[in-house]
Amino acid sequence: MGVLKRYGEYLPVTKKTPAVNLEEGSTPLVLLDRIGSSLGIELWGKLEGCNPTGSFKDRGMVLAVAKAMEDGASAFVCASTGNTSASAAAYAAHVGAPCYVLLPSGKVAMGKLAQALIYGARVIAVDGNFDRTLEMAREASAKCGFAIVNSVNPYRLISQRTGAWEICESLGDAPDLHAIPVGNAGNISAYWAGYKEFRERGRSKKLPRMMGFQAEGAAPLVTGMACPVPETVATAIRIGNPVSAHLAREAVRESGGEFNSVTDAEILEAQKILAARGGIFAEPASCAPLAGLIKLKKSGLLPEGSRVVMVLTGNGLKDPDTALSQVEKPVAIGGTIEDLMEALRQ
Ligand code: AN7
Repeated sequence: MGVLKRYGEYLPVTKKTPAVNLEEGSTPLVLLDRIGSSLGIELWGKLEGCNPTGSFKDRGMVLAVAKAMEDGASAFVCASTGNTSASAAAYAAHVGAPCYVLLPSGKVAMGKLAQALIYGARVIAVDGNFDRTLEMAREASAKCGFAIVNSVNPYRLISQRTGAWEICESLGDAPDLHAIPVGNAGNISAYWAGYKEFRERGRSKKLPRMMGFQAEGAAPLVTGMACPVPETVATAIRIGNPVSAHLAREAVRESGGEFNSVTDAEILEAQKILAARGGIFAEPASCAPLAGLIKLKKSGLLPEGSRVVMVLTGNGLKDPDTALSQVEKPVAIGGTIEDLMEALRQ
C-alpha cells in the first residue's frame, strides 16, 4: 500500500488528489543485533533503500507530485545531489509529465544518474555545487511555471513524516534515539514533526532525541556556518547551505538531541560494518548515522541499553564505485577444480 493510501487520513489528500502510487513506504525496520550489541544498544535500521527508486525521497515525492497534478502542473523541476532527481523523474514518468533535473556536474553517484536518465528526465549538469543548482531550479520554477519538487515544496516534508509513523507502529512507540544523516535538513525536520504529531494524536507516548549526522567536509549545522565549498565522499549530503536548517535546529533543540559530524573515513568504515556485520548495503550518506553512533560510543556518550533507530536513507547499489574502491578485488582463477581448491585454501 503506498503512503497516500496508508496514511491518507493524516495527509492533505482530498477527493480531487490523484491517487499516485508506486507502492512507496512501508519499508522494513530491521533489528541489527550483532552491531547493536557491540555498541551496547538495541539498534534498528529503517531500510529506506527498499523504496521504489531506492531512497526515502519517494515518500515525499508521491504527495508533491500528486498535489502538483491536482493543481494542474504540466512539468516538474528539481535540483539534486542524486536521489531527489531519481525520485522526481520516476514519479513524473508515472504520471506522464516532463521533468527537468539540475545536478552538480560530476558529483552524482552513477546509479542515481542512470535512474534519472532512464526514467526519461531531461538531465542538466550544472558547473556548480548543489546549493547553486537549487537556486537555479527555484528561478526556473518561477520563470517557467514548472512545479518545483525539492523540499522547498511543503508537501515533500509533510509526506516524509510517514517514516516516523511507520517506526512508531512497528515498535509500538518512538525509540529513545533517532539517528539520521543530514544534508539539506528536510528529513530530520520531517521525522521530528512526524513523531510529535503521532504523540499528539495519542498514537505514541515518547519522543526520541534527534541525532543528526553530517559529513565533516559539509557540516554547516555542526559548525553553525554555511560551508561555501562542501566536500565529502557521501555525495548525497554534499550540501553547504541547508534549506531547512532552521527546522532542523529546532528539532534538535526541542528533542534534546544534537548534531555531530563524521569523517569520510568513518563513513566508509561504517558502510563496511553495516554490510559485513548487518547484511545491509546502504549508500555512504546513509552510513553517517552508524559512523556517528560508533563515534559517540568511543567517547562514552552513547547511553547504554537505549533503543536506537537509524534511517538508512538510500540503497548501496546507487553508488557501486565508492563501495568497490573500499574492498579487495575478486580472486581470479582458471577453470579447473585444482585452481578452485588452491583459491579456497587461501
Ligand atoms: C541518501 O537528492 O538532497 O537532510 O538532492 O540522498 O533531507 O536533505 C539528498 C539527500 C540523506 C539528506 N541520505 O537528507 C537530493 C538530496 C540520502 C540522501 C540525505 C539525502 P536531507
